[in-house]
Amino acid sequence: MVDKKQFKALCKVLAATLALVSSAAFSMDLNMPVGVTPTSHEVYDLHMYVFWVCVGIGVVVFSLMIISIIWHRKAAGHKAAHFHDNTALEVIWTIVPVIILVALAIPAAKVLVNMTNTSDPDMNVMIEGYQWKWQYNYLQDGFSYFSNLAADSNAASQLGSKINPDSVPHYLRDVDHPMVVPVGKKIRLLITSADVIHSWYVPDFAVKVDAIPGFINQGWIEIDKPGTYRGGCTELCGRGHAFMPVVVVAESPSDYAKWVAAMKASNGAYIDPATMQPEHNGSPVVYATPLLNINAGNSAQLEPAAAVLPATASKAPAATAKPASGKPVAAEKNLTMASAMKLGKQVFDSNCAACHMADGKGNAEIGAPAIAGGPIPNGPLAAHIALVLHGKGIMPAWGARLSDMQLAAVITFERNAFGNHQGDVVQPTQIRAAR
Ligand code: HEC
Ligand SMILES: [Cu+2]
Repeated sequence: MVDKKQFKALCKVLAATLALVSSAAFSMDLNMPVGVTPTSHEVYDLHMYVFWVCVGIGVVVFSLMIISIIWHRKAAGHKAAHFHDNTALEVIWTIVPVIILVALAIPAAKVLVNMTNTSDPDMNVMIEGYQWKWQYNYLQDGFSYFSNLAADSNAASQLGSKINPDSVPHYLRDVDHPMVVPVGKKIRLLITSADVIHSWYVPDFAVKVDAIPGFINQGWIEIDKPGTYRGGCTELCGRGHAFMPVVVVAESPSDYAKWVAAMKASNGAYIDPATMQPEHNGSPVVYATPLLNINAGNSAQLEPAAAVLPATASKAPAATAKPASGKPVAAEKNLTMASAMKLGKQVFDSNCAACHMADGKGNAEIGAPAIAGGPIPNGPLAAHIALVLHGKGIMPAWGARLSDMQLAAVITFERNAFGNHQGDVVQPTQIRAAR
């Protein structure tokens, strides 16, 4: 028999356990993140509400069980009641759960409706999943770029790299070119895929939207705090699934406007928003990957990207070539060896190095041949262009993914880097002709 003293001791143990569990849940980040968007706040509040309803039900059920087991045992002389068809009891145990379920369903439905309400956005960003990277298309501003796994994570993740992943900051959670957005603006996300099903997920936004080829799914965010938010692909999409993180940098609207202006003026290069903060003296650092225009392959759209090239390129005579469409091309620039090699290295590092490796030695593991001394980069130009445009086996077809300018540059780069010395400079017009 449990006496009063024992009962008190039991209560103390229970209280201590509860306190421990709840403090662990709330202080050790075991609970879900509160997040930084209206959706994430609503989801968090709903989660806590449902949690406390469950706690209430748990307390009632377990109290009854404990009381019955301890004080109403058969061994303590108690006899079970024998009755049938207690209408009052049956009505109560039907109505009470119904009330609880309705009380859960109404707020849950509200959150779902708000979550999918993408109307009246201040801006739109189209997000496209690729094996294995993300592409961010700033529809209103007419630029877009790829966001690849950061180079240090990529290097450490290679088989036998001997780099300790713990030494890499944000290992597998960092990218070369984060998505940049303003805080306090409703941003509609249009999410799709270029190949297999991916899923774009940032826990702090409470946004997880499947990226499905041929469909455009929607989500929205309105971030309330500047910061860097990390997530990743959450739909198993193949070998590189774990290697396509999502990083979003949220900035004040004025900083964001500066970044957009810098991106537009950079004519194709990525501007790292971190380098535009005052401590960098306002001199934007131009980063690796050149931008891919939204209509990849639509050469008329792509020509302005030519201005990305350094001053040497702009000295070259502005060609007045006309694309097949007959539309005049605004000042198309020819590539010089120097400008092609510079742009080509950027394109290579962010698109090709994942398989062919940064040193051009290839990766036998996945059957990607060496570019250094390879037969195609050191053979006839037409075959080289055709292979890069159309792909082969697991070598992707780059024709739809890179612009004429980027393809001309990367092919020139492959023919003249890593010890290759073909000496030819491929021009965007040659790529266009070969498409
Ligand atoms: C997903 C991995 C992958 C990526 C990314 C990739 N390649 Fe490849 N590449 C391959 C594979 C595999 C082959 C061998 C194809 C075959 O012959 O079956 C190849 C072959 C080549 C060859 C022929 C080499 C030779 O001499 O045989 C060239 C040139 C080439 N790729 C250029 C590129 C360029 C340019 C890019 C970036 C724009 C790129 N590759 C990105 C996997 C890749
Ligand atoms: Cu994916």
